[in-house]
Parts: sequence; structure tokens; C-alpha cells
Amino acid sequence: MLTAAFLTAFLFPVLAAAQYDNYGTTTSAATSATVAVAVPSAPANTAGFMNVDVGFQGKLVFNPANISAPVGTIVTFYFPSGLAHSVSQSSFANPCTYLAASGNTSAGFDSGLQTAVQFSINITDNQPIWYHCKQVKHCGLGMVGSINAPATGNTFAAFQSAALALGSSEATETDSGPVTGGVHGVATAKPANTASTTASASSSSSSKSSGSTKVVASACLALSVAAVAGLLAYN
Ligand SMILES: *[C@@H]1O[C@H](CO)[C@@H](O)[C@H](O)[C@H]1NC(C)=O
Ligand SMILES: *[C@@H]1O[C@H](CO)[C@@H](O)[C@H](O)[C@H]1NC(C)=O
Ligand SMILES: *[C@@H]1O[C@H](CO)[C@@H](O)[C@H](O)[C@H]1NC(C)=O
Ligand SMILES: [Cu+2]
Repeated sequence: MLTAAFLTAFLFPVLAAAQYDNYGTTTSAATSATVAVAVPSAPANTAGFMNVDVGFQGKLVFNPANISAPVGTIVTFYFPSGLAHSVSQSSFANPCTYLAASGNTSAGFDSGLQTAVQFSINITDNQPIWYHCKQVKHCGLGMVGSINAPATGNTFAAFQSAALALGSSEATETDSGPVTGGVHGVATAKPANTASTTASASSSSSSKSSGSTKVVASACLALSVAAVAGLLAYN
């Protein structure tokens, strides 16, 4: 229900503004639009906790995009302000399609499209977890990630190649909001901006937050970079 209104009211103007900004015509307007919300980026991992940046440095990537996380690890995704992204479980066979419940298999986790929140899953076994961003065209531009992907066969690289092969033919997905639960890893809570309390308790974390202006302004550039990276990946 969010998607159409969101795209029309927010995303398209934002992308349009970013494009103008890239041409240097509306720099001051874009600068004044900076949102003064403290959104932490992923802190360093600690025992039992692993952290992933969503839309790292304004690019259409998860960073790190594939991790090895033992059972019981809490993996937390840090969403930036600006352009909305999602962490949506999919399958190796269908990288850009949400993993719906089927037969005796439960549905995947899904943050839904979000900005400025954190979303955590608890790893429940050592099987691979595949996920993608359901924002329009992001998955087909390679915005995918994995947890416990094997080193051979169905690797993270093969998964990302499959997403890139879909490219612009990637089906547009609906966003029905957050879904808890999941397969091989479960979310027990919906996304929320809960990191500020823990972040203030951490004395050593340096501020490396990127402003929303930067994220927005680099969105179009990121699209191009990701597209080029996709082409390179095939050569
Ligand atoms: C993660 O799940 C395991 C069971 O699979 C549970 O024992 C553990 O307490 C959970 N961790 C957190 C932080 O909820
Ligand atoms: C779940 O489904 C698979 C195949 O779809 C089947 O092999 C398996 O026996 C089923 N397990 C249960 C507990 O029903
Ligand atoms: C990332 O995926 C590759 C396979 O594509 C694997 O060999 C590597 O170990 C993975 N990295 C991590 C940190 O799990
Ligand atoms: Cu995205």
C-alpha cells in the first residue's frame, strides 16, 4: 500500500532532485534539505553480534554483503536516512523475490522499506540465508546479501550474478511492511531506531554518519556505478 504513493510523492522527486544536484544546479536547495536525525551506521562487531550497513555510503550495496555468522548470532542491519531500502529474505533460485511461505516452509523475514532504523535477525542454523533490497530496481542492480553462503557452488558471487542478470527485468515488488520470523534466521521484532541508546553507551565508536544529502545525491551515481559493476562482472 505504501509503494505507489511513496514512489510518486517521495522517491521520484528525490531522485529528480539528486539528478539536478549532480548537474550542480540545485546544490544549495539540496543542502538545506539535510535532515538532522542521528542515524548510526554499523558499529564494529562484538562477540555474538554482527552488523551490516544498508546502502553503505549511499551505494546500492549491503556492507559487508556476505558474512559467516554462527548459530545464535544477532545480525543487525543499519538503515540510513534518505532513500528507503529493505532487507527482504529471498532464495538462491529467485534472488529478487520475497520468500513467501510454501508447503511446510515458513515465510522469510522482511524489514519492509525503511529509513533510519535497525533490523535484527537471530541465526537459527548454519544453512545459507539469501536476502535482497525490494526498492524498485535495487536488487537487479546487485543490492543483495547472504549469510553463511557456501564457498563453492551456490556462492554469494553466483547469487549476486543471478540478481544482476535480472537487471531491469526484475519484477516490482509490493511492500506490505515488516514481516518477523524467517527461515534459518528469525526476526523477533519489527525495525525500529533503537541504536541511539546502545550507540551512546559505546565510547569508542567514531562518528561516520553520512548525511541524507550525500545519500540522496549519490543515489543516481550509485545506480550508474552499480550498472557498470554489473557489466564488469560479466567480463
Ligand atoms: C537467539 O536464538 C536462540 C535460539 O535459537 C536463543 O537461545 C537466543 O537467546 C536468541 N538470542 C537473542 C539475543 O534473543
Ligand atoms: C516438508 O516438505 C518436503 C518437500 O516439500 C518434504 O520432503 C518433507 O517431508 C516435509 N516435512 C514435513 C515435516 O512435512
Ligand atoms: C563470501 O562468499 C564467498 C563465496 O562467494 C565465500 O567464499 C566467502 O567466504 C564469503 N565471505 C564470508 C565473510 O563469509
Ligand atoms: Cu535498496
